[in-house]
Amino acid sequence: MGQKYLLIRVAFLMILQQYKIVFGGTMGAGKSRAIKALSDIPVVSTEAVNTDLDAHSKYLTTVGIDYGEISLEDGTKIGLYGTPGQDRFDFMWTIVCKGAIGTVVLIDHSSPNRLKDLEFYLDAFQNHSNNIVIGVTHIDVQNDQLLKIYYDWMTVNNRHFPLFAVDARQKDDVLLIIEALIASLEVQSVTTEIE
Ligand SMILES: Nc1nc2c(ncn2[C@@H]2O[C@H](COP(=O)(O)OP(=O)(O)O)[C@@H](O)[C@H]2O)c(=O)[nH]1
Ligand SMILES: [Mg+2]
Repeated sequence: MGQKYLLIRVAFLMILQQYKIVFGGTMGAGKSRAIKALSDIPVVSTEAVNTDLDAHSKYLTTVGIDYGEISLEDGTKIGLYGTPGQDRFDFMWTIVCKGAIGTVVLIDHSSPNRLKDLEFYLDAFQNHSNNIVIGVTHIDVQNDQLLKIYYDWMTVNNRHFPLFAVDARQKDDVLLIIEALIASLEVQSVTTEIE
């Protein structure tokens, strides 16, 4: 089957979903793990070798997107999308981000490029959404300087996003980020109503 057809199918699926949250960040930052930690359904993952997938899942797997779902207490379902790395299919980011309620940018604290990564992913996703929360992972592996370097960088570069230290393997950590995203959405909608 042609790749063009495949991409159109995937784009359709993503645009149809009512609520979605997008996870971005370098390879190894913890996107797939975070989605697995949160999801109420078996995650469709690029790494997974699935034999019993329906057609929908096959398409998502081929373009390198992780997909999971979380149900909120009020029954609202949110689709969780992990974006593929920057080298492959970056044009997919535009499609995945369409209509998303927010983006989680995960930064691997143990990477020597952590501040460059932060800049790259903030630049990439700010074009699509202003509702961004940053999660700094792998703090347990490399606990130098902690979060100060990110706050300093944001101050110098005039970016002001909520930032948390998270372990992508811990559901409670990742939930905190999702709650922060939703809370800032609520603040934004109240502000809009007042204006
Ligand atoms: N030690 C440690 N490992 C983590 C943390 N977050 C994620 N990982 C691990 O890092 C690896 C890469 O994560 P993965 O979700 O595959 O990254 P992805 O490429 O962004 O999807 C996995 O083995 C995770 O279990 C963390 O905070 N600390
Ligand atoms: Mg992954």
